[in-house]
Amino acid sequence: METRKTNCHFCGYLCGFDAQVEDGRIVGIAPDPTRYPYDEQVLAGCQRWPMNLDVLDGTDRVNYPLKRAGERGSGQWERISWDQALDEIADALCQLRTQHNSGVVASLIGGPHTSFWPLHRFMSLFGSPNNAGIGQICWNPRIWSDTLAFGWTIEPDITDETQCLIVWGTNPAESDNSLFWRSLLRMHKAGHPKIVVIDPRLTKTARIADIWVPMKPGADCIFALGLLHVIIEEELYDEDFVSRWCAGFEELACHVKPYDPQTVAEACGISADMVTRVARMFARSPSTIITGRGIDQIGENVLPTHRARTALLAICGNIDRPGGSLLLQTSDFTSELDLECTLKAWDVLSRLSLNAGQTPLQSYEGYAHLKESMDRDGRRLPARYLTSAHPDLLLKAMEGTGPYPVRAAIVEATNPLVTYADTHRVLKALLGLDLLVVLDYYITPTAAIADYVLPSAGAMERATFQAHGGVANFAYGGAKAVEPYHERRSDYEIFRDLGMRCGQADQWPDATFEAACERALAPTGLDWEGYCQMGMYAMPNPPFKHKQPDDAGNPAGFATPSGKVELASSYLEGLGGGALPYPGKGYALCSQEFVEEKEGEGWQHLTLITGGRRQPYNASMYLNHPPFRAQRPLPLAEVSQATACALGARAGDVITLATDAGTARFIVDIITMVDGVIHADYGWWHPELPVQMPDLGGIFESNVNVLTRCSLDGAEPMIGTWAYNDMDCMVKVGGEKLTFGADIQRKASFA
Ligand SMILES: Nc1nc2c(c(=O)[nH]1)N[C@H]1C(S)=C(S)[C@@H](COP(=O)(O)OP(=O)(O)OC[C@H]3O[C@@H](n4cnc5c(=O)[nH]c(N)nc54)[C@H](O)[C@@H]3O)O[C@H]1N2
Ligand SMILES: Nc1nc2c(c(=O)[nH]1)N[C@H]1C(S)=C(S)[C@@H](COP(=O)(O)OP(=O)(O)OC[C@H]3O[C@@H](n4cnc5c(=O)[nH]c(N)nc54)[C@H](O)[C@@H]3O)O[C@H]1N2
Ligand code: SF4
Ligand SMILES: [Mo]
Repeated sequence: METRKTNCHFCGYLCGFDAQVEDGRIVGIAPDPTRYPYDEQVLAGCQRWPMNLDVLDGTDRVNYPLKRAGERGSGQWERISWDQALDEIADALCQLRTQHNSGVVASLIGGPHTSFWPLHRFMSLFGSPNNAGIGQICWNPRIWSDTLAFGWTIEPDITDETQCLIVWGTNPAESDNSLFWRSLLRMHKAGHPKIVVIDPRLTKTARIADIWVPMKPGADCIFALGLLHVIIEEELYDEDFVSRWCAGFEELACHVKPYDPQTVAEACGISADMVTRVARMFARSPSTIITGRGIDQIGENVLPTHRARTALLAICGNIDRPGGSLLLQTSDFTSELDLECTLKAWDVLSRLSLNAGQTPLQSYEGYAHLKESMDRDGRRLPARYLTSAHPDLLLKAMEGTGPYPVRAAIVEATNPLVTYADTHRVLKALLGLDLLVVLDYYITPTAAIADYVLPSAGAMERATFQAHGGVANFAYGGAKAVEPYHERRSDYEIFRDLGMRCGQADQWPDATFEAACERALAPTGLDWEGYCQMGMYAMPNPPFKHKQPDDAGNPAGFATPSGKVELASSYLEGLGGGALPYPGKGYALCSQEFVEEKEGEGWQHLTLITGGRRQPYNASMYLNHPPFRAQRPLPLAEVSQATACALGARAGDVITLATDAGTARFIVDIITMVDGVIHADYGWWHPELPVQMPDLGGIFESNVNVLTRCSLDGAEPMIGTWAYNDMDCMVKVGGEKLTFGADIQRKASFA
């Protein structure tokens, strides 16, 4: 028996574990207190890590390459060798490239489950820019708005000095059982700093707030403009910082004049007094803001809200300052931009980009602009996220109405039939492809309709190197404990082997992921062994970088065109986006005719928000883990007591939600939240049902993305953000009984 250091990977936190290994198999695991991010309370609060052994040995895991034997989705598979699988896939891809062009293949990814750069390196070297995923609705809006305003990304620096922390559209109590949530609890106990939570729901996080702002979905931009109004009217801003380091203050001050507390309060469904109180609380600097999905997924409002956030931080003097927000540093290790190889193939990728002229920021042109100012400081953001193909445009190319056809897709670590918007449309598009390859642990609904399913090695059977896209000088992770069980392989090795077969032989010098990581780490002076022992590479991040002298002895300033924080962005204005934040509309899922027809049948028209995170699940994952299902057997839709009354609903009732795109059913739960809004769970499918056509594991039962869409029409025009919040749907109590499994037999217990 041997003890090896390795990492859990059931969330992006990658806690360190000691694995007891016997004959190449893990027989026990224990938390490793010597490595970041060890915390007793985090581990005590985490239900997932004990399932590591179950998952390694899971009888439902895919252990060998599979090739479709019957019709797509028939559930018939042939076990084939890796050589056969990769030869056939490479042949098909190269043939399609000859027939069409190199953009013929798309890649689809999901949340941060693995290192995606090997896939994107394969795609760049193949010549395809068609990488889709979550860019526009997760992470990118913040990265874009930070870089537009500050020239680089920032992170909150919460210290004893911090006066006020705004927790905006995020619920770390459920989404992030981490040190951050633990430290929020400590701050709450200590009464310092003041915590403001902005959320339509009284979440577990909102319960510990000094002020809970029960925001009407999507009104966040107006609220932020109201805060700016009060702070400027009452002269609470940092005059020194504004005059020395901000560009566009006069325009901003003029722009926010109409957003007085009363006007804002009406738009947000709160009191005028609350607007003033939050503004005064936040103006006591240093203060900071942390944001999440609540404002990353509000369609048209996403960029304006984030722009207003950067202005709030800046005018109160919170940027590049301890206790406020720090500018991050670029990585000492090789940046992901270099690993992904986008720059090598820039010409062909930008020429074939579907986003060109459609989403001017989230595009190769937008990235080129960014790069110009970043290059000044040698900073490098990953291009593959910030140029990622818009799903609406990608689906059009698959449907045959794009500028050229996309006929193949590689799906890695995502389950788009459940987690991408507009399930019916995605299903039809994927079924229409010439080639669909899925890399996963399981036969998910998406894997079920693939031509090939490739078995990925998972936590503890592959190494981890989490570098957050290289936006910070910080990486963590460690070694695998065992060789992958059965014939599973690491994602890196799969894409390397595929690349070698597609004419990329000289572009993959490292035989293993570990070797590639070691090369990436080389500039830091740390070797792979040393990194694995420590579990991280981190450097102190000093404040006041903008004041440091540059080569000519002048203060370095900010890496923006003006060298200052851009409260008004001439670049955005040039793209037709407006230099200042203008609030937009909600994202419509129901046409007027549909609303009228349904209203005639007694349905009600409500605002829809989706996907509020819940432990212990993660998106569409872990629904196959019986202890979790026993704990949370049912997909819920939450409403306030008043909304429930208006609907005639009681907790535990079945409720049907409908939009132009489709219907989904949930179980009613009643919580404290904004009236007139319904919040539906996301990620629901039913691994216990046959995962075959036509039902595909129950994806048409309670899958909220049957209701949603990703159309560019109504999306934020610069980035292309569609919406998973601030949408609309028709609602009626009742509907077919939920049919899945034994779960419905179990009585849900509602507080
Ligand atoms: N309506 C609505 N839709 C949403 C959201 C919402 O809030 N509301 N949230 C959006 C957001 S922010 C995100 S990030 C996405 C998340 O969407 P996804 O990332 O698609 O969600 P998951 O269900 O986590 O899918 C992960 C899949 O990858 C597999 N997997 C896990 N790890 C690995 C690995 O290392 N290698 C391989 N090959 N496979 C692996 C799992 O078995 C699982 O099938 O959903 C988005 N969709
Ligand atoms: N358990 C669990 N943890 C997860 C995940 C998971 O699926 N399950 N997914 C991971 C992923 S991919 C991501 S991106 C992160 C997301 O992490 P978070 O951003 O923290 O996501 P949520 O916990 O859903 O919190 C978002 C909050 O925004 C609120 N909200 C909805 N609409 C609006 C609005 O218009 N305005 C405002 N101000 N708030 C609004 C919702 O009520 C919700 O409470 O979580 C990660 N962690
Ligand atoms: S699931 Fe996340 S928090 Fe829990 S042990 Fe694993 S990495 Fe740590
Ligand atoms: Mo996400």
